[in-house]
Amino acid sequence: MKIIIDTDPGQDDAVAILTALASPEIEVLGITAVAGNVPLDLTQKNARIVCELAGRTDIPVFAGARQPLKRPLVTAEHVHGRTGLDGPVLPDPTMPLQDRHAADFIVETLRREAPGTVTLVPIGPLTNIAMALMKAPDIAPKIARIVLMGGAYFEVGNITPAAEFNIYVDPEAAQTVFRSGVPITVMPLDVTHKAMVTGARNDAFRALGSPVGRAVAEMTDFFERFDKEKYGSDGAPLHDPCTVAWLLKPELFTGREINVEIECDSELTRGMTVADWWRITDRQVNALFIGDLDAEGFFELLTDRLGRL
Ligand SMILES: [Ca+2]
Repeated sequence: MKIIIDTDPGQDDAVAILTALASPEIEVLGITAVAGNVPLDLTQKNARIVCELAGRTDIPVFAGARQPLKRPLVTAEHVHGRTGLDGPVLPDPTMPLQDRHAADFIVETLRREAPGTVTLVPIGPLTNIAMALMKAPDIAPKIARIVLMGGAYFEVGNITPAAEFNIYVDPEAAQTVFRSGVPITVMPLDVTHKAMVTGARNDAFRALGSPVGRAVAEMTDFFERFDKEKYGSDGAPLHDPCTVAWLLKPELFTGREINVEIECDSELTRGMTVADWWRITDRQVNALFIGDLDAEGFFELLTDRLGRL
């Protein structure tokens, strides 16, 4: 499975990247950074920090969009800390940032590889993916699938009462992606809020005894403070790794093939994923919208994979 991870690390992004790099079924062709949780200068740096933590300085890392297509950037330091990767102390990266723009790398890769063999895994705002699709519409039929973290239906919102962060930051980009005709798997808050790192699950990461296990446990220690306070939960949800876990073990997840549209105009509900979960309309199905997961199986998978690094 060849994938490109598009990301705004982010502690949970880091866990998703590490899980992919640890998995022999997956070949990471490159990592593209986008502005989101923190500004681009930090997300591209964090992506390289994570590759070096995994000992994978061979992975090319590209910087992409500095801001959303049409709006000023909204960030989430209140969740992820000043650096985006607050928690563990990790060295500055020595591996280089690639020269090309992330969107150009995505376009060139999809044109080079055999059609239907490359999956895009966006786990931040969808700006880079939309830029690639707008710049080169010919790549859309070549993309095997887009497996993204974003949106919500039953859980509604986490950055506004109506919207999830990744979609809210760049709703126009999200709309471009959802209207692209590419098969999409969506990991909304409905499922990621069930991927909860309890104390025992985080202890299992720590007990791996490796630099990766310790770093993941310390990242979770940091960002769970926010969620415990906000939701009164036993730990923090590991949003982004749901994407990689679905690629590895789709049987851990259940969802529905439905239509999903993105609200771009309303001041009140901008960035809302209007998901036709109950199939009330006859709008065309454009997404597999995941609603539930086997949390025990999910954390067993993650712990197993992270233990290989
Ligand atoms: Ca992210």
